[in-house]
Amino acid sequence: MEAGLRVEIPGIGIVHLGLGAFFRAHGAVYIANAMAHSGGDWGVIGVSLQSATMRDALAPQGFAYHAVEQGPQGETIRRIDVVQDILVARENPEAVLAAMALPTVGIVSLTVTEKGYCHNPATGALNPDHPDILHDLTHPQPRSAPGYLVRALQRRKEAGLPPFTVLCCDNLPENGRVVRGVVLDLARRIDPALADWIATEGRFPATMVDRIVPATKPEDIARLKAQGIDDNLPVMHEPFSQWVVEDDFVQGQRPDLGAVGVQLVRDVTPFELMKLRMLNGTHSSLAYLGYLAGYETIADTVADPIFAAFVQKLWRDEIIPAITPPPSVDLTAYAAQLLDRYSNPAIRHRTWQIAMDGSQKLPQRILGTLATNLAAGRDSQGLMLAVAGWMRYVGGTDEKGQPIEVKDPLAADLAARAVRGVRALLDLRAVFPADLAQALEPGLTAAHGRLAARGARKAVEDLL
Ligand code: CS2
Repeated sequence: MEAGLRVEIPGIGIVHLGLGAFFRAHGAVYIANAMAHSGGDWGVIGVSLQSATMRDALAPQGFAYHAVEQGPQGETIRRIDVVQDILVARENPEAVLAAMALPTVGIVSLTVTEKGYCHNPATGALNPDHPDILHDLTHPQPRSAPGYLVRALQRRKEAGLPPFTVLCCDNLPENGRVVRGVVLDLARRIDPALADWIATEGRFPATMVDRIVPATKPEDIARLKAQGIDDNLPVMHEPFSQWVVEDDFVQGQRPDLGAVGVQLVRDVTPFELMKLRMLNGTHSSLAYLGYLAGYETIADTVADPIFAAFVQKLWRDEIIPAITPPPSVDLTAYAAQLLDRYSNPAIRHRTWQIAMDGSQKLPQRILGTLATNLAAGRDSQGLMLAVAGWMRYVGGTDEKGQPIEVKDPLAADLAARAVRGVRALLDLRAVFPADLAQALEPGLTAAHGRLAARGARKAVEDLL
């Protein structure tokens, strides 16, 4: 067996691809709770696809870490020890595939961010021209998350093992269906019989995940140290947490999630739409416009009464009317709770962090609502202004003339298009379908002009 994989450790039931702060503060906590409550061998092997940072930080502490709940009234600290090992895929792809092919592994969960699925954000389909996908088609040692899923499932099929359940925990609409589509498409290009086997035997439950987890800052580590807790990489999170999971696992095998507050449902779609459009949609709106207005965090942004009124207007007039609530959920109460969560001063969630990867986020967060509203003849001035804010942001210069560090897989293309203006950005088919682009153009051109002339804060105020 390859170095880096401790196969002898009993109790490995889950391999998690893309082990970052979010999963450590969300899924891992539920799994720890489920094992404490009902037992089960659901230890986790975490995988970092690229960087060795997480492994190097957590290995000296046996992969355990502290999850710090930050409420307005103070912190509660808890040690989480479900992670048994961390592998770095770029260093040792073989170890990762071997872990995913372990007979005890029943679930491969993922938080690889929107761009990690190598799909077209506007359509949800695999992008067959993605360089990592082109690589993975011809190399048994993959680079992409879909490549790892397909090659590991291939090994399991060859070994006569059942497939694992693929549990997508990223903020994508119908995330189970998207990852299933991407995996089947890639598998079919490699071996049609493999694709057929995955299609019949595999399971890809959809999930809605929610917890606000800002990136850990050096001062967080120092604050814990001052309290006698030595942790190279703790995670900070808000008190709120929600996980809605479609109860469809291979051979019914999963931790006892229902016992620890996970909502196991037949149809996650209404929960996903609510969360992506009400939370993530306004998060992105506040991130672009708040950043341009000079605010560092979401809490700082909504502490400005103009932005607080703006986000409430988005919910009331533009987003809530465009969605069907999940069973027995009151969307107005949900919106009020979101504003409380955003206002939590202990959570320093940077607008810059949320602004990242906008090309991958806009379709499911904002553009779907805009399309619904256009079809219904409903006004969407606020969300238009948010998209115009993104267009200004990816131009790479803030309102004081300072450079913005734009992080996005399409950053160079976006910057070039931003120079040419609104139309050039709307022509980006990976983000805007042709008919939507056409319908949005007049409104977006006007909003973009107002942002340039008035600045973000005044342009927001003008709308109220
Ligand atoms: C945020 C999300 O960074 C972002 O884009 O909108 O990470 C958000 O905090 C989570 O989805 C909350 O569940």
